Amino acid sequence: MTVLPGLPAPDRCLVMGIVNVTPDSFSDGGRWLDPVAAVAHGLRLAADGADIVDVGGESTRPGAQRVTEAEELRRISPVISELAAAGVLVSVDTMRAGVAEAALGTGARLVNDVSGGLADPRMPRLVAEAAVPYVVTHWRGYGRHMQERAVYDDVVREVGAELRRRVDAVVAAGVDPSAVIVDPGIGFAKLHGHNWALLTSLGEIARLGGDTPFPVLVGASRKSFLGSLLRGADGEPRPADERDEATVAVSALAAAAGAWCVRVHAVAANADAVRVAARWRAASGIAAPADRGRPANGAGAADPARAGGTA
Ligand code: PMM
Repeated sequence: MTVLPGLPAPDRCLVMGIVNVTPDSFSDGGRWLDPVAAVAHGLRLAADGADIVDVGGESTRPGAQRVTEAEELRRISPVISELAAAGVLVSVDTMRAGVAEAALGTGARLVNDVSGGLADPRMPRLVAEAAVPYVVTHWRGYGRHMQERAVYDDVVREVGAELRRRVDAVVAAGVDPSAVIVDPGIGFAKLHGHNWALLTSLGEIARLGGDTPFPVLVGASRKSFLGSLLRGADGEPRPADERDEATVAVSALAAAAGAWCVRVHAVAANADAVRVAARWRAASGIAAPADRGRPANGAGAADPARAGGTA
């Protein structure tokens, strides 16, 4: 069984609720910039069923400008410490080791690094020393340039190979392989078709872990490929704040395909979706995500097709 230190292991896909303490995130920028509003929002997400609340202070959207480390810390520190003090399991969404270190010091228990350790070479060592779970995301560069890099011959193979190299690098830096969560990086240097190809290949991403498939995190919530799919009669993409139903559909399908966690803005409906998916998997005789690596219904102990495969 994959052991992720300090994280819950229910018999279903986990739900990570998003608190962007930023003025410029694509779907909720500016809404939670005030720390009091951000804490209230995080508590609401936890009450709605978030297993983890992910707090970030720097937008990673295409075209975003970087903020300073001091500003990133100023935004998130009070929010993380209050949420952690209230008993919420908090992850920190940052590419900077200094920010991660401060966040872990104020109560965060998981590091979510959308650069997979590429943006700050000190990050893997810091995570290793802290012995916390680490989300390693596929990434090809900062917001300003990332969509220029969305060039692939075979996106699933190339993202898989690049992710595997990142995992090897963070493990070489001392991170416990059983603390690694992989994320195909939906929307990060990906065109819409790339996102769909990756979402329908989650089993392959999980199987990068070999006999012990990696837990896979999926961050599709409200992203532009959904807006594009749901264009109105006028040809305009569906606005970001009207993509939650489509996000719920992705969560159900991803969870049914064995995703370990979905990162979402609207928690309540997605929490329902992952429960439906868990029941679906159980009725299909497929092991729950938390059961990866254990025998299920007589299947082999680490049967990747059962543990992480697309259903
Ligand atoms: N996407 C965003 C931010 N953080 N973290 C992970 N692990 N995976 C993602 O896909 C991801 C992320 C950008 O979305 P947001 O602006 O809505 O937070």
